[in-house]
Amino acid sequence: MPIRPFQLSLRFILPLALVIGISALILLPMIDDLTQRWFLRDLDTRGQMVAASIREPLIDYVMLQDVDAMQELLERAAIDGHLLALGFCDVAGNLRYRSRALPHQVNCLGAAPSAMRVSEVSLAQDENSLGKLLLVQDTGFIQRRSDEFRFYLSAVFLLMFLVISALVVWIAHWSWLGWVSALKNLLRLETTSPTGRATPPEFRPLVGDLRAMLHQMQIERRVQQHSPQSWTPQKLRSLLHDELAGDEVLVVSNREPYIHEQGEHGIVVRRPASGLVTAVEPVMRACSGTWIAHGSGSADRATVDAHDRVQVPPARPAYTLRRVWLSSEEEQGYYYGFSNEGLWPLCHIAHVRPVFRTADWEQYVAVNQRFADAVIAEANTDDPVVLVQDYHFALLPRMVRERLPKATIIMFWHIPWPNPESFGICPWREELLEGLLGNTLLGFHTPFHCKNFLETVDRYLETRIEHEASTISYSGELTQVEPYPISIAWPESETGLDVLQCRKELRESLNLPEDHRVALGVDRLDYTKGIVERFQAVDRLLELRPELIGRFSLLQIAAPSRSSLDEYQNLEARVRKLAHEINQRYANPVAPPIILRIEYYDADQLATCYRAADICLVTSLHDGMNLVAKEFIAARDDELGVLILSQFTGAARELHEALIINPYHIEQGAQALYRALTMPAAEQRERMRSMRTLVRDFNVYRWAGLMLLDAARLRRRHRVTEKIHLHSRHPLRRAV
Ligand code: ADQ
Repeated sequence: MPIRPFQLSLRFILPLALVIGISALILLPMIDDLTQRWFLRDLDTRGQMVAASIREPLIDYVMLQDVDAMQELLERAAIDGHLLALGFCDVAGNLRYRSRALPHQVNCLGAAPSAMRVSEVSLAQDENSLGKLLLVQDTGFIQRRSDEFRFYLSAVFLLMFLVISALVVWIAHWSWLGWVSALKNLLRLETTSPTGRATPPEFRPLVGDLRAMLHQMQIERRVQQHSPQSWTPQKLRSLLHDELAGDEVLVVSNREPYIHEQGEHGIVVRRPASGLVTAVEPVMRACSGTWIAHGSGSADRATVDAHDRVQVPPARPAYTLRRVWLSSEEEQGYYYGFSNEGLWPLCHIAHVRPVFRTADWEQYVAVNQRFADAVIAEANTDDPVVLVQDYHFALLPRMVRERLPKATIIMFWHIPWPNPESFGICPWREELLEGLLGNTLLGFHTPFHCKNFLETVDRYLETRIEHEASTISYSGELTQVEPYPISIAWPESETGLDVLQCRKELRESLNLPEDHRVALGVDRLDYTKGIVERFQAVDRLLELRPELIGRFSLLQIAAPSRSSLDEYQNLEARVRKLAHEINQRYANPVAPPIILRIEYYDADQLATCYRAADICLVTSLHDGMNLVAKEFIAARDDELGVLILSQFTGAARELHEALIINPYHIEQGAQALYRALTMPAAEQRERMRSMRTLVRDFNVYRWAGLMLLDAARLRRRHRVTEKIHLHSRHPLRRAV
């Protein structure tokens, strides 16, 4: 039996022992006295009866002075159980007759030896006193019986005490177990125990209170989520300091934050244009953690130490970058194959069939294991906070969980999560889901993606899902699923290039007239981005509004991406061909309708384009969030410009003032373009101002901050649960 309930029951048993002990002390003498008096009364009655039975012959023998007859009468009467002897005293006080057993100490004055009692019965004849009969009774048996009675009564009290104590301990034990499990369930926001038993009724009032408290915490969390306080790198840093003070933080992503490349004049450091890097870097700078990523740069190996580590940022080292090397087979199978030919089309409903090959899957499993091993090797504590990024590492959370069960593993899934039917075509769907349920916290961009994930898990795994609390309980572990809409870092100062200057610069660089209307598309060259549909919308616009030919162009900047894959090569060919066709169709001496740049632009070049454009066109067929839309808004400190945004982006859930379109509906795209080109400045300003407020407040630091805040909360909750668990087994150990 656990010591804790026993210790608890002592609090019941000791008072019980005291009550039973005091009762025994008071009751025992009372009962003893009463029984003694009963016995004496009994002796008296029996003596009177004996005296009455011999009275007649006794008077006769006294009158006749018949000594023999008298002797025989007294001997016969003395046969009675408790009557030891009899004697007869005459009126002068002389002992005249006696049975043989009459002790010598007995005389007519009432003397009697101990443990004996002498009672007297007067005898008279016709009112003449003849003397008195002495009855000598044994009182020793009263003491013996009284002792026996005391003994049995004490035994009854002791038995009573033991039985009640055992009952109390037993009840306390089961109640304790019930309470502990109810408390644990409650902390997991569950209403029934893992065995399916409901919360014990006696615990319900407390459950109500605790539930109310947790509910309040949820409300506070939501209020915090929606409160428009501005999040800055400093605020993120102080949050880390307050909420995760001293905790070890490890980040895992496929892409590294700093890439060392072999340049013409030596090694150069490049930072990838990635929202992920922007979001996670302040966290790493603040907590001096370790970032584990694929070393993909041509000079990456030359810049690490013997443990494959390099301190970054190179100018002012603040944290460690641990590089993991992949062979070309591994990269082919894990990254290009399973991640980008399998999972990417599986999660994006863009009508490109996913390709699943067993060989790719095997590489995906092996590479996930290699990164998980790196996490375990880099972890200096048994409960680090591990931030896992994206769909390349669906299996890693469980792999880490198995080795570091106390770790807080947070994963953010940067792409959409499809409905259960779509996800179900993956041959390794159960393995992927089990891997993801190794997370403590799993984040998606939108509540809709969270809902899809919960439904998928519900369809394919035996789990318990609390929809209200958005938790999944699987193999005794809990995963919280929450939406965290990602964003960008709001530009720190707004003293960048003047918008008019940018307009001029861009138009000059493209040989366009000063008043030429420009729509802008910025994407990785990916089939999910709807670049073809965008071109078709431009085609339709010019068809409907030929007056715009030579006065309007779409500048499409497309960063080459995953270009070793057939699907992406085909897309590039298709995009180039379509641009060419449209440019042919609306050929004019001023400007082609589509200006296609398949190349990487640096941050400053992109900023110039965003500021110079009249319209930003985001036509993704499916997109987790889409950061381009937010970057465009952040760049427009002149509060002008129109954002046309696909309804199938996560961003459309936040940016309601954009012109929202269905990119598959080409006509609608064309109409939106025309509406944007003719939108009055006042309306542009009103829409842009509102969107700028939202993007400024709901920035990338808030994204990281809310996730880390939730992780800190779950960590605290986990510690409390652990404490309860520990106390239920080792109550004497005081966990800190
Ligand atoms: P992506 O699919 O890459 O990201 P997106 O969110 O638009 O999509 O981010 C693209 C980034 O690349 C932007 O920062 C953009 O500036 C940059 N970029 C695009 N074209 C470029 C070019 N030619 N030159 C230089 N930079 C260019 C995935 C998901 C998204 C999700 C993000 C973040 O698919 O839905 O918003 O992750 O979670």
